[in-house]
Amino acid sequence: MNTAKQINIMIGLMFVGLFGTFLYFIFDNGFNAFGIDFEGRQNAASVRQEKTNVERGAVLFALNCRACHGITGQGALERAGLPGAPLNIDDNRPPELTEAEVAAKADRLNGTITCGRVGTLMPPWARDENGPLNDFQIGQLVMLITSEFSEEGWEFAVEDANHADDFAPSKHLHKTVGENDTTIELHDVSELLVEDTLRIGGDAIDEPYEVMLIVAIDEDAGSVEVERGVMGSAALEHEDGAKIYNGPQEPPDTILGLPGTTPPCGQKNAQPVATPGPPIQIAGDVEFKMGDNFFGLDDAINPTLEIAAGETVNFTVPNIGTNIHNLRFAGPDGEYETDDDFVSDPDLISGGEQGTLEFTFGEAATFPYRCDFHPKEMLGEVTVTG
Ligand code: HEC
Ligand SMILES: [Cu+2]
Repeated sequence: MNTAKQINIMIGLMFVGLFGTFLYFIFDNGFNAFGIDFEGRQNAASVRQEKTNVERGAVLFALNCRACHGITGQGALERAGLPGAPLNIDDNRPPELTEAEVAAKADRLNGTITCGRVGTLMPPWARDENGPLNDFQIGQLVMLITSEFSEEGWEFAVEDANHADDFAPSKHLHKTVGENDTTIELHDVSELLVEDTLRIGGDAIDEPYEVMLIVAIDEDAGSVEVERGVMGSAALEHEDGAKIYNGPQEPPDTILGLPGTTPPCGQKNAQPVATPGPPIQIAGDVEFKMGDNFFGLDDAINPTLEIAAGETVNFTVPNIGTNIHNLRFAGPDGEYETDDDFVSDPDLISGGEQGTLEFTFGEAATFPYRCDFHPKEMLGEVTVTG
């Protein structure tokens, strides 16, 4: 063998070695280019770990949080009257959020779960604050909300809630129920008590459901008399054979940060809800700020607004706080969640974002406005003058 040949072989072997190292590197770290997406060993392991944490977070959520945040984690968006903020929303996770934004969001939500939020029903959960959860569990709940696998996690939370709410043996409707029926046939009424609630629907994350309150039980007929659409749900039609679940619990009524107490984690005491001053006449372009948790027009908090009939008002509603807010006018019928409501676009505005609302009303009337997420703190009245 001559030297030139030997050198060639050596160079060849060197390339084989380098290429092998390169392949191993890809195997270990993954590769994503030229349209090829290969999940490396390390990535696969961390993906698996993140999914597991999200799933654990979902179980913790179903157990501890759904009384206020709903089975789907969508709060008032799931059922009017649920006091918890919507957590299962695109605004809380990728791709809507960049990696840096996820980190900032996770930090803030971690603080909220750890310490609770003064002046709201949100209690502190951390052991350090006399709550039941350790830091790791709180981290898993935050991952459920902010992970790229969040949506799978929320579906898992719904399954878990359904499982927990299932009757054993399970109960089903024995006859189709129209929107106005108040007698519900279910074959087997054992275990049920007057004042219990039932949930029908909501097996899957995007399926609406109704909560009914049992007012009487007829054991011989295998039926119950119910009040329809309670706890902020709406009466719906339900098919024969639909599954019936134990209904949700009424959220507890504990308010934190009352005057004279020391709120956790250095939070300020709750402020009393502002009493509105004299009416403020508005027209044209109006900036109506939303903060935590109040509406602000210049220096006035939750002001009484006055608008001339036929006048168009173009509201800009910037969210200068960190909580989710929106603006809803009840409209001339004075009732919320009806066809004549005026609602901001979008109807869910995260901290730092802003919405708009165009308002024209022809006749004299007086009706209230509110934020759907803070209806007890962010509220006021508008008078349309003829
Ligand atoms: C007793 C009712 C109640 C329970 C139970 C509850 N929450 Fe809350 N939570 C609230 C309320 C009310 C708010 C809204 C505070 C606000 O809007 O200022 C809130 C807000 C939050 C926020 C802040 C959301 C945001 O975008 O700012 C997070 C995160 C949260 N809750 C997570 C949880 C988790 C996780 C659990 C279960 C371990 C839980 N909550 C249990 C009532 C509750
Ligand atoms: Cu609000």
